Formats: sequence, structure tokens, C-alpha cells
Amino acid sequence: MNTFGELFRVTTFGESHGPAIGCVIDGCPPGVTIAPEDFAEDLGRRATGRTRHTSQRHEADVVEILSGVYEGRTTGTPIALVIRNTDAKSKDYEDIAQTFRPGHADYTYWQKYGHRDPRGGGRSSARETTMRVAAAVIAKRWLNDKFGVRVRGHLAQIGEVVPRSFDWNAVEGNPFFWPDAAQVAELETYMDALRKSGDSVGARITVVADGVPPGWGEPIYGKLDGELAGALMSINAVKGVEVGDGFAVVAQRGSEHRDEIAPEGFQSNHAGGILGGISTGQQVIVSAAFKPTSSLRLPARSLDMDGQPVEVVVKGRHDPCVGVRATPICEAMVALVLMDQALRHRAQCGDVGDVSPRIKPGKAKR
Ligand code: EPS
Repeated sequence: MNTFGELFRVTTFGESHGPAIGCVIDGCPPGVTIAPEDFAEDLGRRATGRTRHTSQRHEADVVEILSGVYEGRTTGTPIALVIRNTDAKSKDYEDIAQTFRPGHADYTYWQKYGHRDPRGGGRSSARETTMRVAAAVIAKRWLNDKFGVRVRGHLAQIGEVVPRSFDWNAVEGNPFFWPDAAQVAELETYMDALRKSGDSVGARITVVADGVPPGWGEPIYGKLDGELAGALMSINAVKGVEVGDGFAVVAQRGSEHRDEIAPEGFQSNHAGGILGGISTGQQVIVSAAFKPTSSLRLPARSLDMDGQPVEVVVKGRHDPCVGVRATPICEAMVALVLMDQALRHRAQCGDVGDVSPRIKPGKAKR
């Protein structure tokens, strides 16, 4: 299954060490202004090799628009986007091609397909997420043009380190998407030590969508929170998703958790801006937990293709924390879900119009 979405459908293709990766977007409304250079910012935020804290693979990540755009605007026909892979070093994978790297999809792909491309993780590589980010550039633009929706994310935890303060203005000013500028030097030291140790850590990313109107989401089986969870879980290395207060609800009382409503608007947002699977008009807030990178130069036990015990050491250019550059990927999946749900809402309920009363979103949580 390489297609995502119902009305705004994105199909991605390609492998990490193949000639190119790409996507086809079907169902995009006509008239969205888009040019090849519009992809550069978000692709650059996600890319490897831009700081010492990520994989040192240097890909230009330049998007070619092959179809669906004429004179700078989408035509409503399928949009094909392609990025050439230019810095794959498949030699790094020669030694481990005959083994199953612990913590990777090598074994499961082998069991499923009986044949796999081991170079750079093939299709299971995080390289694939490039095309999600590219497709979401169009979704983000449409959401913003049409509804003023803004989707942005930040790193909310790395290993055991959590932000001591929060400021959106700090997030884009450091390589970690970290919301506390005063802590960045500490994080640099933390990451340098981690890289030297050869080990990796996990991370938590939070995405907030402002301006989502009430009404998006399709109960029962197309709930907005359900689709956001599925979308975030489809990202490589994601092992958990939270909506609003997430797992913290377990220890809450109902009197605390229910978001009270007053004439000035919602009094809190424990629900993450979604009730009954439908947006409330508050900030939509979701988080994803990324596991620590499995590609380590620290030796680990595994089996080879003949079932014999081997010691695996993963060489190459790997991220000591994949979460460091995953913020734009999480934003992308949220934007893709929101655009798809917005189109589905318009298709079924476009004639309903504004319904009163309209409760104010209340104070922003972030
Ligand atoms: C990845 C392993 C590395 C990363 C890659 C994701 O690939 P390689 O060993 O070929 O350098 O560089 O990330 C990207 C290339 C990218 O654009 O995100 C993995 O195993 O997922």
C-alpha cells in the first residue's frame, strides 16, 4: 500500500539507492499556485547532511514537476514529482546485505516478499519521507490559502531532555526544532557525546495545527484523530502517537479533562481539538514518539540469511537521532490528513455552511 488519502491521494515510489524517488498526487484541486522552488524550504528542513547532527548523506533534494502544473498553477490533473538520488553509497551495505540488521525492517521485508533491496534500506528507508514532505508543501499551501490553517511542529523531547521553556520563534533557529533557545548549546553537547558513543536516542515531536475550522473528520471509521494517528504511525521509526493529552489522560479526572465551554470560548484543550473524531475549531495537537535509530556501529548479534549467528556492525551515514529532522515529516502527515479531510467535508457537507453558535477556540495551548 503506497497510496495515502481518499480525495487528496498521494502515491509515493522509489528506493533509497534507486535512481529516483517520487510521488503522484491525484485529486488536487485546480488553481493552487506552485513552483519547483516552493519545495526547497521544507525539503531543506527535513534533509540529511545540513548539520553535523544528522546523517552525512548529501542529497540536493531538488524537485522536478513532471505534470499537473501549468503556468505555475495546478490544473487538477495528476501531479507527478520526482527527486533524483545523487549520493547513495551502496558499498556501505555490501557487508550487511546477507544479514538482518536488528531493529530494521530487513527480516520482515524478507519474510513478506522473499526478495528485497538491501541498499540503504530500500523502500523502508526514511528517504521515502522526502516525497511526503514534498506533497505536503501543496497541502500546506492550499490549507493556508483557503482556511488560514497553519501546521507547525517542534521537537518536544530528545532522550531524557525536555524543553524548559516554550517559544515558537526559537524553533526554526536551531538544527533541532527546539522551542527553548537557551538550551540549544546543551543539546549540541548532548548530541556530540551521543554521536561519539556510537549509540542513538529516541525523540518526541509535537505538531500543532492552528485555524482548523470545526467539522473536519468523518465518524465513525474516518475519525480525524484516527487518521492522524495512522498517518503519524506510517512514518519510519514512529512507535507511539498521542492526541491532545494522550496517555496522560489515564491519570486525569473527568472534571479536569473535559474542556469546559464559556462565552469566551473553550477553557482548555485536553482533547487536542478533536471530539467524536471531528475538529472542534481549537488547535489540533498531536505528538509522535520516535524510536532510537537502529543503525549503530556498536556490534549486535543477529542471524545471516542461512540462519547462522553473526555480529552486525552498521557502517555508513546514519542519524544518531532520527527525530532531529522528523519535525517536517510529522507536519507533512498532519497537513495531508487535514487536506484530505477538508475535501471530504466539502464533498459531503459543503452545503451545510456555518452553523451557530460558533464557540471560540479559547487560549492557544502552544
Ligand atoms: C536511512 C539511512 C541513511 C540516511 C537515510 C535514511 O541512508 P544512507 O545509508 O544511504 O546514507 O541517510 O536518509 C536519507 C537519505 C534521507 O533523505 O532521509 C535509513 O536507513 O532510513
